[in-house]
Amino acid sequence: MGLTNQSSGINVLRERFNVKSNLEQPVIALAGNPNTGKSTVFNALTGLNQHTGNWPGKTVLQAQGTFSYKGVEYRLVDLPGTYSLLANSAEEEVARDFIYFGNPDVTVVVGDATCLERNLNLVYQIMEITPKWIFCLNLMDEAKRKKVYINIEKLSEKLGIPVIPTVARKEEGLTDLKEAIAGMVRGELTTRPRLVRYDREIEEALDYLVPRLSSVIGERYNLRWLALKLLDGDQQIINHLQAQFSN
Ligand SMILES: Nc1nc2c(ncn2[C@@H]2O[C@H](COP(=O)(O)OP(=O)(O)OP(=O)(O)O)[C@@H](O)[C@H]2O)c(=O)[nH]1
Ligand SMILES: [Mg+2]
Repeated sequence: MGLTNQSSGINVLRERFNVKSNLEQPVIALAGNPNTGKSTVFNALTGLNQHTGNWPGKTVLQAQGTFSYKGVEYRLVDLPGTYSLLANSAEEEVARDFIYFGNPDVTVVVGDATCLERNLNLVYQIMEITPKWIFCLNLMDEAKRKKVYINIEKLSEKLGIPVIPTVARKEEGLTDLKEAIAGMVRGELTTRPRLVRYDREIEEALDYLVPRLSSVIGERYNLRWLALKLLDGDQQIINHLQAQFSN
């Protein structure tokens, strides 16, 4: 078992999702609730440099494309819209598995500024999976029209994550989004996500499990999240680990 072979590479893992990239091409995932403008952001950034297919083994549409910004080419993967990442549907499973096992360099969560609260469920779930994410708060024009005012700085401070307001349909804010993506890929833009703390018994079980997982799996993955899923008895995750580490 190549459990500790970190260098065997994240690219091999991504290829299982039909996402091929090299070290010079950072991979950016677009996630978010349905109908928040993910595909509009995707199309605005990638233009004609895109193709569609299906996620391996699923009838869920997969769109991938590339865009360049300041001399770096990025691979952008448009994930299906989901309200949660509990893998209760093929869409949720695809989104969750790619964000976790595909280990994107940055995940951009596209949110709807007219109903911020509805987006926070997904936001907190993403936060548990990865610290490498940006909140793109889209539909700012609609929010303005509905007289919804959002204090972007305060939201960013509360979440510990960069928040970029956009009107994707008019391509407003997309340069700021690209700048944030580039900054995060370079490691210059960092985050301080506010993680959920669980009851004492669960936190103690996590303290027990995480170092043990680390000695088997290494540090490639966010082991706190993995431990939470194992405590949950999540069979899909167990199957995934077996498939991934059995060769
Ligand atoms: N007013 C306004 N409309 C937008 C904006 N961004 C996207 N839209 C519109 O919102 C609708 C949904 O956009 P999509 O990009 O398809 O949303 P999506 O998140 O990809 O949707 P799913 O893939 O179905 O989850 C489309 O009619 C877009 O034109 C925006 O910033 N302002
Ligand atoms: Mg879409």
